[in-house]
Amino acid sequence: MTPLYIWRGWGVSLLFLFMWTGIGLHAEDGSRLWLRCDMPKDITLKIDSTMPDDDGYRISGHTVTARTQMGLLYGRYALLRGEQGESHPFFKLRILNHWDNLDGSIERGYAGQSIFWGMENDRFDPARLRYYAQACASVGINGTVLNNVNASPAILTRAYINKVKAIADVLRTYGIRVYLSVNFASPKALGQLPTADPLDKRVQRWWKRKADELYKAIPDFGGFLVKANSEGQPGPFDYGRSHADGANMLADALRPHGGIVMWRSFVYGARHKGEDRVMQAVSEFLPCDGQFRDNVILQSKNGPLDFQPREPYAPIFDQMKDTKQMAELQITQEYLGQGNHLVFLAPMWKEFFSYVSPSRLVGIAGVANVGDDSNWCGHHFAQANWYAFGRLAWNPSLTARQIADEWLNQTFDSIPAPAHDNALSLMLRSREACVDYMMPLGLHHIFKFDHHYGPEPDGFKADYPLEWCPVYYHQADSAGVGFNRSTSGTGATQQYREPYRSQYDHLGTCPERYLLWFHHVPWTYRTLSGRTLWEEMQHRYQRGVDEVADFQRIWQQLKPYVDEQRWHEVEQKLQVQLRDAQEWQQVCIGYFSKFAQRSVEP
Ligand code: GCW
Repeated sequence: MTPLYIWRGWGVSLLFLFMWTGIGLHAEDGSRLWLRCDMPKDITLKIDSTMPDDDGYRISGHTVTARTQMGLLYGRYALLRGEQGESHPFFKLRILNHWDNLDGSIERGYAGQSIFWGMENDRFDPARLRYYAQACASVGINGTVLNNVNASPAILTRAYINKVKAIADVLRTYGIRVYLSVNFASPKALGQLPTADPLDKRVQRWWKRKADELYKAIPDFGGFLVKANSEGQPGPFDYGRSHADGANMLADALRPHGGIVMWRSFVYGARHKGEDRVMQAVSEFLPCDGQFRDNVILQSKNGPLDFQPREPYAPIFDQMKDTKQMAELQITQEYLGQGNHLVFLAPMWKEFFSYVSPSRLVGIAGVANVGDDSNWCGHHFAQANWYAFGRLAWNPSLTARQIADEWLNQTFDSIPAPAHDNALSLMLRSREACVDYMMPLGLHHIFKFDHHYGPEPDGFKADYPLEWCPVYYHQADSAGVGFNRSTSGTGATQQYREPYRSQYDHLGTCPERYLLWFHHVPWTYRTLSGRTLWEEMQHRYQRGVDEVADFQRIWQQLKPYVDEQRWHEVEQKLQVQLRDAQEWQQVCIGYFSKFAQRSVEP
């Protein structure tokens, strides 16, 4: 069995300038991560105050030089993965968002319970927390939001602030700041004020005092993440105020302490009910552009809908010209096979960066996939997505291939080339395969209701908003399939900058991967392959299934090089993935054929 190690004892203290305290641990509880401890013994660490003012590092041979202690820590991890030369973090804010509830459950979590909340006597496992922090630090993640954006007001009570302090005390050692999601109505919900109106002086004072209390306990507290007037959460609209009024009130409370507000733009069904859902964020936020304080950052999902296997980028990144912005990516695979499917997400995030230049963003957030499962993320390969998020947050110009290669080298280090290349190819093809077997050609949101696992293209529930129903998104009928968002439809294409606005607006120039996202297309439409749309759809579903079958073959070949436990666990999951892919194919082709065949043979 491959020895698996966790590096222990990497405190950011002066001590480690002189001494190594690494101890290789057999991960008896299976708590395996990419971290290893085969660090060269003769490392020299140097502080150089003339280096750029960030946590970057320079590695030459076995010498790591940095301006800061954190730079030295990051540099040592980089040396461990074989880096040489100089490197600096691209984004200043590299933050995980945990959707962890205070009872220990995790919204959209597929790897067990929270590592922060809900344990007996509410005591977290300090060893596990340190491993988590080391894993984050090893890829440069420097912040973490500890609780769900659907936030319980209780997080701001004294008892929880004490718990947050205890967590912050562990994470600080590894350069990780803690942030909290807050419920906008907290002062009212906690029974301390009759209102949460952001323009009410009592409310403003309440938040200022709360910020003072937080910073007294946690001097390097990072700030707040807010989901307001979204999916039933309270917000400034409840008092006739704007997003800017709400965000600025919190920003003013945090400002004296250097804290920030990350205000989410994931909104629909509040102000602009009835409008095409993918347009609502721009409609709602554009009037506030330029009105936010400079310690407010608008945090938007990569796509305008909701973390689908493929979406065009969210046009809010084009539209908000005078507002600081950060992107929210989803590491946890809510819509990508959850804990069961092997889907490496770096190609998806790179695709996003090819449309939204990282230079437009001040930070990046990733919805975490970490839980208390022995393998941390539910699927051994899901760790690669946590890893990839951190690496891209540090350096968005890394390629998906480089990242997968690094991760494989550290995590499955006994796979020799060319078997290694097969594993690499499996990872790199996995996202496109998922798009193919779930929702090719721009189809979207045809998942089963609520839990979002499996297909339900006929999904319609009269009691729920139409934007929760698959039939709203695919609009299949005998004339064709797809959502007309061109100027002859909802006009969502007009929210994009050129050249995308024109490109997406016309059926003939719209990239096929977004075809049914932007157009209602006849079943007999000729695609680039020469096949009709209906034939092409069938072809792609089949291709997705075939890919998963090939992933299984590759994994069989890797058996001699992977320890039995991990090999077996991944193999089991691949079987589930294949069955699921076949189900997607059968259900979707079965359903769409009812319309397509009518159209082909009227
Ligand atoms: O993706 C949807 C999820 C919700 C989530 C929401 C959000 C935290 O289905 O579970 O709530 O988005 O991002 O706020």
